[in-house]
Amino acid sequence: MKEYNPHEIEPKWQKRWQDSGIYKADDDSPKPKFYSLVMFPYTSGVIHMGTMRNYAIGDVVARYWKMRGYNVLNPMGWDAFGLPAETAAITAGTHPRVWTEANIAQMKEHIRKVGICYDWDREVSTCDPDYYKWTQWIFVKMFEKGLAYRDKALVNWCPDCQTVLANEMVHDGLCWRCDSEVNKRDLVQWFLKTTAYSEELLADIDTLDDWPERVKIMQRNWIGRSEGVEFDLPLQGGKDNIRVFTSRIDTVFGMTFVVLAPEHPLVEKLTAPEKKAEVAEYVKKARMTKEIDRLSTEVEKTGVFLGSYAMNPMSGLHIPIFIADYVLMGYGTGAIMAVPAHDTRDFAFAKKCDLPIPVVIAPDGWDGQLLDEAYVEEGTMVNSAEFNGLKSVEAMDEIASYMEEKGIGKRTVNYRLRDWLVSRQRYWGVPIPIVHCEKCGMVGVPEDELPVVLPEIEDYVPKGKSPLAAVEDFVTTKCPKCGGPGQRDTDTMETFVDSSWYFFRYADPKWDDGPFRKEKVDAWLPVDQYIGGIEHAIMHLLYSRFFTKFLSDIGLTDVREPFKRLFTQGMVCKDGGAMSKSRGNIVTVDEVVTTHGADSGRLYILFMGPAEVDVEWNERGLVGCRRYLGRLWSLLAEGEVTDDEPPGEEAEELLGKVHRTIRKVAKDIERFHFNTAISAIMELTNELSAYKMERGADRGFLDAAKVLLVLLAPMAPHITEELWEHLGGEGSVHEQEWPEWDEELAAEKLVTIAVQVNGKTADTFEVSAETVEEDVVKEALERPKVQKRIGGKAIVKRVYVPGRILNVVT
Ligand code: ANZ
Ligand code: ZN
Repeated sequence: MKEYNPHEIEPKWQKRWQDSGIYKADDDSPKPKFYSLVMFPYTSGVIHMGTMRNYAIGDVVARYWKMRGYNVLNPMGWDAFGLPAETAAITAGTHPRVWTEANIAQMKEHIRKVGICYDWDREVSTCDPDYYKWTQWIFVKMFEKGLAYRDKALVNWCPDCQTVLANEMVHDGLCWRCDSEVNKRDLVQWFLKTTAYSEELLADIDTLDDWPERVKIMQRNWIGRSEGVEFDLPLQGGKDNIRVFTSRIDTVFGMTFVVLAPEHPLVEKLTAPEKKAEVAEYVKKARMTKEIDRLSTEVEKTGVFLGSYAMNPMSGLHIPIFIADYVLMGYGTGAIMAVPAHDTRDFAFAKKCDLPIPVVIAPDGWDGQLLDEAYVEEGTMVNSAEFNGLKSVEAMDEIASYMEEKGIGKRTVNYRLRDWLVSRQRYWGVPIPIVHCEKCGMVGVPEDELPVVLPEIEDYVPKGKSPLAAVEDFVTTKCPKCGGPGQRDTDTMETFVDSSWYFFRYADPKWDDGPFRKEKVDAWLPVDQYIGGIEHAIMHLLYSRFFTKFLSDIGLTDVREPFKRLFTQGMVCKDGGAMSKSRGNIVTVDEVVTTHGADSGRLYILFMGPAEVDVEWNERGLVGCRRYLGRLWSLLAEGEVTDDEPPGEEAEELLGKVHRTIRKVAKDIERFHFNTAISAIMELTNELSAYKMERGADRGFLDAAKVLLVLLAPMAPHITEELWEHLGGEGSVHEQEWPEWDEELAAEKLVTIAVQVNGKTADTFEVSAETVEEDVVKEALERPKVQKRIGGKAIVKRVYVPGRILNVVT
C-alpha cells in the first residue's frame, strides 16, 4: 500500500460515513440508550483546538459506548443568537442573520473535516423560528404561572453592551462579556423566577453523584442558603418598620445601630432635612462603586447618619440609622442590624463613626475588656438580659423561639440566588412574546400565533433602547385577548434562555406540535454524559436545571435533573493564555487538518494530558502523533500477512498484552484518561512491531492488530477504518463490538527479583514481568531489608539482570 496520506483517506471515509448514516440515533432501538452531549457552540465562525478538545472527548465517549452495545445519541447544534453577531455585523456591514448562517456553515464543515460522529438529522439552531417558537412558548407558560414577570428593579447595566445583565453575568463588578464596569440602573425588566426553585435546586445537587465536586460547590455557594431570623425594628415617631435579616440572632443585644443599603426605599423618608444633601451625594457615589469593593473588608467603611432612629425590639434601646455601601440592596432585606463587637465590617464602621461596641458574646477567659477587633466565634452570652450565661449556639435557638412567640420576628431561610433577569435591549435574540394592551394589561401570545418572528431590520445598532421599538409594524399589533390595539414587547431574551432547553429538543428535534413529546425525552434523557467548560459551572447549568424542573412541573417530562454525569475539560493554552479568538492565540481545526490531518490532531488533543487539566499547545507534540500514525501505517500496511499459526508461547505472550491493553483502554476511557489509553495503545504497537520483526506477520500478529485498530478507532477514526479494510476486517471498524478482555489472560506474569548488596542477597520480591528497570530499582531500594544492608552508604554501581537479579555495590 502507499504511504500514509491523511488527506486522501480522511475525506473518503467522511463521505462514506455520511452516506451510510452509521451515526444516526435510533428512537426505536432495543439496546440501552446512551445520551452523549457536548455543550453546543456559540456561532463565532471558528473552531479552534481549545473547543475541539471538547468535541474530541465527546466523540470518543460516543463512539466508545456505541461499541459497548449502546444506542448512542450524539447530537450537535448552535447557540446562534447573541451580542457578538451584532457587533461583528455592525463592523462588517452584514446582517447578523447572514453572518450567523455563514458561520454555521463553516463550523459545520470544519467539524465534518475532523470526523466527529454527530447525528446531523437532529441539528438544532436557536435562531431558527422552528426552535425559538418553543422558547417563546415556554416563556408564555412561565408567564401564565407567574414565573416570568416584569418588574422595576435596580439592575446591572453594561454601558458598553448597552444592555442589562443578569447577576450571574457580572464578575467582580465587570461585564462578563466585555469587561466594562457595570453600573446600576432602575429599569423595568423581565425576570424568570429562579428563586421559586431555590430549595430544590440546592437539595438536588446532592443527587448529582457524577458531577465534579467543585462544580457542585460553586452551585451551592451561588444559591447560598442561609438560615436566620427576620424581624422589624420600629421607627421612632412613625408607623413604618425597618425589616432586617440576620444569621446571628444570638448577637441581637449587641446591636448599636442599623444600616440600610443606600438604595433602600426607606432612605428618602428617613433622612432628616438637614441631611438631605449629604445623603444624596453618598447615594450617588455608592451606586457607582463596584459591588466587590463595597463588600470587601479591606476597603475603608464609609456611610452617613440619616438623622433618625429606630428601636432594638429586644433591648428597647434607641439606635441611629445609617446608610453605608457595605450593605447591599440585593441581599436579605437590604438592611442589617449592626453588631460591631461581633461583625468585622460593623466593627470597622463603628470605630470610624465612634459608636459603642458592647460585647455580648464573651470569648473563653474574657476579662471584660474592650475588643481590638470583632470577635466572630462562638462564646458565652453576656449583656443579653435573661439569655446571659447560655452558650451562644443555644441562645441562637432560644432567642429565635422567643421572638417567634412574642411575634417580634420569625425564622427564615434566605437565599443569595436572585431571580434571573432575562430581557435585553438588543436586536439579535428571541422576541419576548408578550403584548401590552391598555385594557387587558400584559397578554402572552397564544400558541397559534407563535412564533413572534424577529423582523428583518436595517438598523440594529444599540442605543440603550430596544432596536425593535423603532419597527412600527412589529410593535403595533392586536391584543390576542380582546382584539383591541396592542403593542408588542420590544425586548429580546438573553441567549442563556435559548440554551436552557436545547438538550430536550435533540430528543425530538422536528416535532411541531409542542417543544417535544414526553415519550421521546423521557426515553433519551437525562443526558448520560455532558461535557463542557468549567466557565459554565454556574450560569448555564443552573438555568438548565431550573428549566428542567419547570418543564417537569408542567407535565412535559418526568426528568427533574437534566445531566446525570458531568465532565469539565481543561483548557488548551497557547502563549500563556487560554486559546480564544479575542486573544488571537488560536490554532484552528482547519489548519491542523490541512497540515497534519484530522486523526493526528484528534490524537494529539487527547494525548496532551489528563482531560480535566489545562494544557499548553505544542506543535512538536502534534508532529509526534503524526509520526506515530505513520509508524502504525507501515506496520500494518506493509508486507504480506500470512495465515500461519504462531507457536504457543509467543502467541500467548502477545495475547496477554492484548488483553491487558483492552482492559486498560476501556477503563481509561471511562475515567477520561485518554492520554494513558493512547500510551497503552502505543506500547502495544511497539510490541507488535517487535513481534513482526521476529516472527513476521502471522495469524497471531493479524489478530492482535485488529484488536489494536478497534481500540484506537474512537480516537483516530479514519486511519483505523482504512487499515481495518486493508486487513480484511468485516464491515466498518466503528461497528465492531468492544472486545471483551479475559482477566486470566490479562493477568501479568510475575517474576522474582533477588536484590543483592555487595554480592549477598538482601531481599527478594515479585514484580510484573513487564516492569522496566527503573521501576524495579526504585522498588528494590525502598525495601527495608535492602535499605538496612546499604546502611546509608552511597551506591557506586548497579547491575540488573532483567527479571532475575539486581546487584548494587556500595
Ligand atoms: C447581625 C450580625 C452579627 C451578622 C454578627 C453577622 C455577624 P449570610 O450568613 O451570608 O447569609 N447581611 C444581611 N443582609 C445584608 C446585606 N443586604 N448586605 C450586607 N450584609 C448583609 O450573611 C448574613 C449576615 O450578613 C447577616 O447577619 C447580616 O449581618 C449580613 F456578629 O446580622 B448579620
Ligand atoms: Zn386587550
